[in-house]
Amino acid sequence: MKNILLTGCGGQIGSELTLELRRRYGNDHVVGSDKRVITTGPLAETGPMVSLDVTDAAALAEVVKKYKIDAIYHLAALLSAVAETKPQLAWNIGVNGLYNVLEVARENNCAVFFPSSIGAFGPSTPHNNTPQDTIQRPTSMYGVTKVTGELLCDYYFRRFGVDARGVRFPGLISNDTLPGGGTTDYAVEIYYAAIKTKKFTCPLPAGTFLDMMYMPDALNAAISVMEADPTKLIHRNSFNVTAMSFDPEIIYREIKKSIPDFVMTYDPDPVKVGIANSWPDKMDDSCARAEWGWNPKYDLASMTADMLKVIGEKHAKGLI
Ligand code: AKB
Repeated sequence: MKNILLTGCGGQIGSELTLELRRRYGNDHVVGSDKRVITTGPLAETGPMVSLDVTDAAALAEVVKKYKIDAIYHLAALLSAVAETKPQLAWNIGVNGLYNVLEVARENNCAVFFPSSIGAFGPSTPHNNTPQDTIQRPTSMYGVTKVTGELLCDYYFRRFGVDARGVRFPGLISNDTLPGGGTTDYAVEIYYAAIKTKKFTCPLPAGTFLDMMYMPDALNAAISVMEADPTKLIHRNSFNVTAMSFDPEIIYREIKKSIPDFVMTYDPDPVKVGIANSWPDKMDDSCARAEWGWNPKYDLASMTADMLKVIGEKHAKGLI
C-alpha cells in the first residue's frame, strides 16, 4: 500500500486508525476523509484531510484520483442503535456508500478494508463459539447492511479481483473518540462514568454477554488483515475477531476493584436489549488466528487498568 484513504475518519475507529496508519506509512500517504469538515486537531494537523460524503460517487472518485489512492479503509457507517432510528439513512451510507467504494476500487485498482461486525449475526445464529461460517439472518438494519457488505466484498473479489478484506468487529472500547449510537457503547461509557461521577446506569441487563475488544487490538486487526499474505487467506473477508466476552456485571466488578465506591444500576433500553440479545455471546475467531496470525494483547483486566489510567489523567487535567 502506498497511498491510503480512510472514509469516516472522524469516528471512533477512524480517529485512531488514521494516526496509526500515518505512523506506519508516512503522514503524507494517509488521507483522512469525513462528511464533517475537520480543520483542527491531530487528524487535520498531521496529514491530508478532506471533506467527503461516501454517497457522492463522483466526489469519491475525484479524491481517489487526486491522491493516487491504492487502498481504502472504508469506515463511514451508522452504528446499530442509531441505524434502527434511521434505517433508510443506514442503508444509504452502509450499502450505497460501500458500493461506491468498491466501484472506485475496481476502476482504480485499490484494495478495500470493510469493517463488518458481530451485528452481521442474528437470533438464529449459534450464540456460543459462533463459527466463522454460519447462519446470518440479522434482524437489525445495521446487521442487514453488514451482511450485504460482506457479500458485496466477496462478489467484487471473485468477479473483478478487487482485494477486499475485512473483519467482524465486536464492541470496541477506546479512550479517545467516543462511539455514538452503538449497542455496545455502554462498555465505553461505564469507564467515563466511573471516573467522573462514580455512578452508571446500564442500558443492558445483567447476563447480556457480548464480544468486546480494546482499540489497540482493533487497529492491529484492521492493519494486519490488509497486510496478510494473500496466499494464506482462505476467507479473506469478514473474519470473526474477538478479545474478550463479558456481561455488565463482570465489567462492573472489574472496575470496582480500582474504584470500590462505584455504583451501577440498570435501566434497560428496549432497542439495545433487542439488538444485543440477537448477537453472539462469544465468537470463535480461530480462522483469523490460523490464516493471518490474529492474537489480541488486551484482556478485561489489562484494558480496564489502561482505560482508568488514561481517562483518569484526562479528568484530572479538566479535559473531560
Ligand atoms: C455497535 O454496537 O453498533 C457496534 C458494533 C458491535 O458493531 N459497536
